[in-house]
Amino acid sequence: MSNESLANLLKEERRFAPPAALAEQANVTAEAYEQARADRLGFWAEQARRLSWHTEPTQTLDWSNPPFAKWFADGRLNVAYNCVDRHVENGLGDRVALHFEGEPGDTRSITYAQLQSEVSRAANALLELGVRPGDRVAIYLPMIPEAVVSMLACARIGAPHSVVFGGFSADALATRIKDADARVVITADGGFRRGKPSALKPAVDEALTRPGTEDVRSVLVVRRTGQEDIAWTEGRDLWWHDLVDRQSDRHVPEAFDAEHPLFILYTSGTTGKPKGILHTSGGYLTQISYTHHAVFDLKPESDVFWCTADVGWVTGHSYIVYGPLSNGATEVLYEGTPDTPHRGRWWEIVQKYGVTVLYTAPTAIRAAMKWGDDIPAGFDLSSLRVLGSVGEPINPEAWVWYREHIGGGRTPVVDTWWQTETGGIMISPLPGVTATKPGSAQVPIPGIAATVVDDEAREVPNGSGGYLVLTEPWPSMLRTIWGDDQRFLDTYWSRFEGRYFAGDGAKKDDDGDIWLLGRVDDVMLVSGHNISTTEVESALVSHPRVAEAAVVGATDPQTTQAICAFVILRGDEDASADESALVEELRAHVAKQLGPIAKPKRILPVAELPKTRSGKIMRRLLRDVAEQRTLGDVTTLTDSSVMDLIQAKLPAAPAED
Ligand code: 6R9
Repeated sequence: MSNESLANLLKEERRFAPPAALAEQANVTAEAYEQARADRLGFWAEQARRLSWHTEPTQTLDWSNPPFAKWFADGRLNVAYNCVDRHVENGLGDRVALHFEGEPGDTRSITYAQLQSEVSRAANALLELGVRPGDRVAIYLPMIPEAVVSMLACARIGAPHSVVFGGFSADALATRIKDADARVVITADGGFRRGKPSALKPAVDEALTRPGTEDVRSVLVVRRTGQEDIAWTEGRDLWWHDLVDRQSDRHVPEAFDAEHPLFILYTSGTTGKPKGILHTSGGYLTQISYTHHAVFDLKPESDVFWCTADVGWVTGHSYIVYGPLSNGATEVLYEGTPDTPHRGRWWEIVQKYGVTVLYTAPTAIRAAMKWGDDIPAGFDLSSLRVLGSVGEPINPEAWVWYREHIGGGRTPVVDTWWQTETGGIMISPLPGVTATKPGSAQVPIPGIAATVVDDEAREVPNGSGGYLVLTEPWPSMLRTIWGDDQRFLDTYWSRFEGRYFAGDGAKKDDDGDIWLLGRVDDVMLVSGHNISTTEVESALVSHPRVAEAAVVGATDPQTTQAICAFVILRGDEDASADESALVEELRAHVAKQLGPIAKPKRILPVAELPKTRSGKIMRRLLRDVAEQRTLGDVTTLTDSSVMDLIQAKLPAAPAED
């Protein structure tokens, strides 16, 4: 897309300086960038001292066999000790670690001392089941405290966990159990979702009938919903309350090598079998702890942190479990959906616990915008002081709304770019340093090196676009794809020699700030021009009647691809009355914002968009619809009926010019 179009998007660009009070007391100042620039490895070695090591590392990075990195290789530590015990030893046993809010309204507040007992019991239970260091444990749970406890119990005994998102099917679960060769599965009878119990155990039973899952010896089941008709396999299935509760609450954590595997987390990718992303211990925890401290300016004695992600995806691993707990934070854990039993549920939770730092996804922000300003306005959100966004590019419109209507016009918004593969935040403003720019993730954090390159791997000048690459190894980087080093090399390290290719398109603006433009697979080719789906979506959402938009390129005989947009309208507006007039208005609006080449060929108002539960729009499915093909794999979709609704709208007459 041309530079003018970006300039257009930025026309009304405003910058927001950090609030003076926050800047004065910020955990991290501009000096950190200088320090990291002068001595990158020294900078990370210093951050590693945030952790309590059993054996302090003397080495920082071993890059003798790239891209297989080792960080802090001669250091030894226990990750769970760092997230729990050391805080108790430091006299913080009575501090609340987790404020759990169940969807039906049940609550539990768990202190660090209680968490230590729970994690120790669960660790002893896993040992009784024969789990040894290096054995894999699959975790398939709702958002309940036992999910956090299970992950920490695994970390404590050196058994890598593989958390499988509770919304995934039996098939998806079976594939992941098999690939990791898990020995134990931890699950629940079910969880609460949209006001109803939703069963989990039947999916485990079904998954374990599939070939390749025979090595699962035990299934540990948490009673959450109390559903009665639960199938039981004697000798394999055990209730959590029978096994865990009778264990000793003492367990002495053992030290493991910094490069000991901590977890495998599967990312679906666009094609083929899911990739088991492998993360290890010392480097991962160093970067997660540092980024949580720096990017959210977290003050453990006074902040109440809330990351709304599910523990089943990487944001939950890094910024519900390992970041906040390694820093001794108090945080909220919420089981359910934002609109149960009413659309103000999240804001009610912010008010109830006095949440100070909120970390969520653009999709949730856009849903709140659509539901209307008056809903958050009905709650006291004055405790909030930093807001974060992750998961997708955030359009400037939503960014500004978030700051105004949730942050009361006072809070910095940090747009954080990273991936399952990077383990932790890589590109983001720092709330006490950066003058923020709506829609841009802006700059690599201290100690991280990223840039934008063209097809020939040349760094692009300011004002141009290309591919996002990471140019130096980082502590929380993936170490490989589980069981498939070759795929690790091919996927990430072969496109640009010596550089990590993230798969995202990006652009540097005139100030050198980075704008993420979506997955490269999503970039459209229209009459010889590369057009980013994100930019067209952003232009659509800047129209007052559009709440959310998803844009795809559909094969077109004249123009190679034609831009096809699916839009959700704001509020409860009924489009049917003036649909064709509105569609014309929107097409003209995009043409005006971005230029005639970016004018969508067709625009379809829809009620919902297909999304993964981590909030990412599944453009692949929309492309199938736009090209009138049979739908591809829908197993990772939140709600597959959405696709039926969208397909029911077709065929609609395409616009002519
Ligand atoms: C953390 C997470 C990674 C992909 C990534 C990119 C998109 C994430 C973003 C963003 C623009 C941001 N993404 N954060 N795009 N701005 N702030 O989401 O991990 O599920 O592995 O997804 O998400 O496309 O490559 P994961």
